[in-house]
Amino acid sequence: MARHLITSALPYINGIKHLGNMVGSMLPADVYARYLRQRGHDVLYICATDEHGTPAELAAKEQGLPVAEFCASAHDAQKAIYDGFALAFDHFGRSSSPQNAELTQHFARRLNENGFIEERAIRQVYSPADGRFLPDRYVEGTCPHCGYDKARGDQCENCTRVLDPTDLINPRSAISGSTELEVRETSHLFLLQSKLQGEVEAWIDEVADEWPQLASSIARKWLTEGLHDRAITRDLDWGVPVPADTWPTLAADGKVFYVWFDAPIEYIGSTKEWADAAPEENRDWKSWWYEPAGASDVRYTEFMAKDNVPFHSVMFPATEMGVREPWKKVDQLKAFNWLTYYGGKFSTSQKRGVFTDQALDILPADYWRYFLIANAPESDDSSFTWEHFTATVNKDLADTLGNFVNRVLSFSKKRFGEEVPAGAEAGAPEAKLGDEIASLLSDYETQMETLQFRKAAAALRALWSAGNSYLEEKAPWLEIKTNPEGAALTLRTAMNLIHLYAVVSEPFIPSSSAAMRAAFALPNDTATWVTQEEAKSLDSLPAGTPFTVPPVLFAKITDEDLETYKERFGGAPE
Ligand code: B3M
Ligand code: ZN
Repeated sequence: MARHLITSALPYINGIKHLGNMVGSMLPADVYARYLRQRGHDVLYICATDEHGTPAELAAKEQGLPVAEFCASAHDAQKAIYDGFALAFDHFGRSSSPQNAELTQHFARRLNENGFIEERAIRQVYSPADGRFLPDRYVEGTCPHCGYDKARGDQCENCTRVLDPTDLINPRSAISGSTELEVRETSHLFLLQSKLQGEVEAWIDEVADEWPQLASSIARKWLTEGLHDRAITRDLDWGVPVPADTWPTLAADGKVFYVWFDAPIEYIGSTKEWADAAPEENRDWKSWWYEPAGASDVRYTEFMAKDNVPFHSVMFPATEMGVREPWKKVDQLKAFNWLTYYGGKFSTSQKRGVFTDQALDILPADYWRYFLIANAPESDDSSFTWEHFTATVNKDLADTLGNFVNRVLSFSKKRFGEEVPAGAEAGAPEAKLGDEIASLLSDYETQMETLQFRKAAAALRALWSAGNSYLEEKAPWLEIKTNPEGAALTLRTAMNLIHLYAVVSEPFIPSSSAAMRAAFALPNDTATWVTQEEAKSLDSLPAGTPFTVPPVLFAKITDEDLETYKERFGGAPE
């Protein structure tokens, strides 16, 4: 059985992320990781904060903190939120770790030995008004390809094309807005990606057909435009230093690697941090990444928003190839479109939208996890509205799932006491239900395995609905009057469904799943999945099993709540 390495794009350190960031990378990665673990696979889910670069320096300056201190506390703040969302990382590291510095320098030295790095004197944008060279993303202007007027010097977020600051039309400083920019000469390291174009193309032809369509189309489009040589160093105080053994002059000048050079390497760095965190366990980080160390049986899946695809599908693989060492490359790349807020952008400055810390203040993680994945921006952008959120929570979670659980358990307790009743032998309705559940379960598995998250959520919802239809059809509250044995069978079957829901809903709603499972005092209840046979027969929870009625699983969102949320976060744009 393959081992599964999973990474989600590293959240940048400079601020708390909004729900759009959550649904586009970490959350689906977590759902997938949980699913595979439950199916018995060996899974390693790795993430980290992306800590280098100018925005980190500027955020630290704004808070009056040394950048290292700022990053340490911002890392902990993000980690606490992700714990709140029940993201079950195997390790959540930091790109500023010594492990990453060492690997990044190693990669650079090898690229250099293999002729893929060249030192070039370049003319760089200097802003006298700001008294500094401006890193790429601090030059803004109009995109020469699509005309978007807030394109950054490294990438146009509208058309996703990678840019150089000098490509921009009407460039200005993003710090001061000054348009009096000068160009001065300075030396930097260049990664000669153009030399790797052919190899990357051949590799993409081999692997990208298997990727979900959004990712493969971005990768191909980007390759068609051609791989250009890119500067991989910057004039900053904070970053992985250029190694002095190889480039003494640049090192003395205080150059550091560009954040996008060291960030993907941190996927490996964070895995090493994971191993170093528990020396007594002899964790073999290299066996996940390095083929001679055993990584040939690893299947590597990456999750990210679409603007990150060029870096992961083409640039990082090119770096890995140029190193001429057998590092693991991505096998499956799952990309997401944007989640919008009432069709517009989430905006920190205008206080529009929902940030991850606020979300958890309002409602438990499971509400968000389910809603976000059920509406993930997969084939297109999708829009968050409080109305839609409220309707989904109330209908799917509170009515279809939560109410089913409480209704079945409280009614059975009232009529038959606190043990699963035996009742009659299963008949035709139970056989039909079993077939339906088995087929929906198999659909759910297929969608999960092909990374179709909305469809997986729909299959899960269909499993919950099937229980409701069965209950409506059998109507045990009427059946009990004429046929108590039949009513007991209905309730026992429904309780088996609840247990099945507890097991298979775990990737989406882990804490509610635990609450459902804990309702039953089932000895040796270690099942992590349900086989087709078990789904068909619906009798793994035997008569006589003691149970308790759990507190309401999902509270309904009231009209007043809805109004309060809209007021607090901003509703539809005027
Ligand atoms: N930190 C995402 C961003 O800031 C970036 C991802 C890095 S993944 C190696 O847009
Ligand atoms: Zn553009």
